[in-house]
Amino acid sequence: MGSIEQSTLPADFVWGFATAAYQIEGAVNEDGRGPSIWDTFCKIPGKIAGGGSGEIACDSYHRTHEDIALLKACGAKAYRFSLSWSRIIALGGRNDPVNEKGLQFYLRFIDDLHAAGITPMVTLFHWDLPDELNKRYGGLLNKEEFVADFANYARLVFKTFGSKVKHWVTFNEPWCSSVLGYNTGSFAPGHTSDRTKSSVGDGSTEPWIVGHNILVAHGAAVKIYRDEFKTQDGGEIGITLNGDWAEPWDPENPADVEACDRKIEFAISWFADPIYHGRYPESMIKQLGDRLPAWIPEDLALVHGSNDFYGMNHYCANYIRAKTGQPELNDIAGNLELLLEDKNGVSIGPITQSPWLRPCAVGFRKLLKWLSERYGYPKIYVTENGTSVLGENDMPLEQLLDDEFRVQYFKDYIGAMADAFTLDGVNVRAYMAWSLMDNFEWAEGYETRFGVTYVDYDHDQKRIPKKSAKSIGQIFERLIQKV
Ligand code: GBH
Repeated sequence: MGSIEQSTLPADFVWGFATAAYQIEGAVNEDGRGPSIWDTFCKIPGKIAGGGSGEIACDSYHRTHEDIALLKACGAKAYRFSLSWSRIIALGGRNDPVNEKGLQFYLRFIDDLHAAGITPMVTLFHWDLPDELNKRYGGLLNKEEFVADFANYARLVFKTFGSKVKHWVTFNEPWCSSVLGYNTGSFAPGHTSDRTKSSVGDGSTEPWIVGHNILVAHGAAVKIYRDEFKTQDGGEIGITLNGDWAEPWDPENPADVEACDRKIEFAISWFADPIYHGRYPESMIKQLGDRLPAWIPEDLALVHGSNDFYGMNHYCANYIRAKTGQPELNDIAGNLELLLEDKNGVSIGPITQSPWLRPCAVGFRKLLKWLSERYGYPKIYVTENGTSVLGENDMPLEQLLDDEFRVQYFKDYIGAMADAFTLDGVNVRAYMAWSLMDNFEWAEGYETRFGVTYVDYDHDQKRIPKKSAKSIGQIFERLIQKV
């Protein structure tokens, strides 16, 4: 078996850090930015732990130079960040005015990154839909309108930044927008069938419609990039999918073993199968029937073959236990349970601050291999990987900054990735750690921290690097082959 000592990464491997606009920027009412669905969602009492919002967040809108200094100090080669659509077009739509100040902000930032020797990787959509589009026509639920508006926004962005940005991610984690936004209701816009949580939503149909519409919008943006920009700009474009590894709750039970593949299909292949194989997974068609939208040829032509690279967000693993009996109407997982302990009560990994996240680095190697086999060894960019630390927010500063748990996580996970490259032939070429700094952790508010940099929200969003900030560069220094 491989270990950190034996395995390596290629000499041109790119690494850095990731963030997202709503989680760091703040300045939600400045210079012509319009509200996003997250600004609206955060105002509903009880939706966000501690009642927080992205109103100030890390104040990165005013502190881009500090963020770039952090990246430089870490030795990062690349930075993945997202654009706030409603900063660029306040109302979002194709006939709405463009906000020059929004474009100027990102132009300056991209120029400053280049001046610091850092390669930008830009995500167009990290969940923060312009609120007006949700009000106007139902946002992600409305295919015609949403696809046309996203295509218009994408074209504007490619036109404005295309000479300076060579790596584009269309959507971050469409699973989250679909399932958390339209089934559990834990994310904006909060639709769910659970009437104690929301007066609107049908969790048995809406997530599948939203997922489908996002795929079409992704395909439309890729076509625009390839037809109108790629030749002159020479960049590449893909989508980022989230998904964790699956181990059987009871390895002796064939139903649990089978359910593991089904779990990954419902989480990842939902999006990746249409892109790489031109169809939805059999397991989903079987369970969902005509609740899964049918592909019309024009849409499928946009989606099939639309990835220049596979963007992979990965954090942890789960034990999977098959459910017996018919799946519930609102089931989104594939008629199975996600568990943190196996049949013998053994935990999949150590406990963190995030209830869903227990590290299990070998699962990263296994999933990289699983994806490579299913999708023909595509070029993979890991666009997020990282961990929270149990109790971190309540620690005295000195202890918090000494985040050995996070350092170990990165050693194990990056080591597992090097094993996948060296021993399994996985074509992984880039890695972005989540996250450059503590930030607005969505429904978890500010209580959960994922940064390699501490952000002091009570004192002017002061940034203080943790131990892990320097460790990532050291890990890659050991693993990347010298030319
Ligand atoms: C990433 O998603 C996001 O891209 C990023 O913005 C975020 O800050 C980061 O994770 C850390 O959370 O408890 O049942 O509701 C990672 C994938 C999928 C992980 C949904 C959390 C919640 C499952 N996420 N999951 S549940």
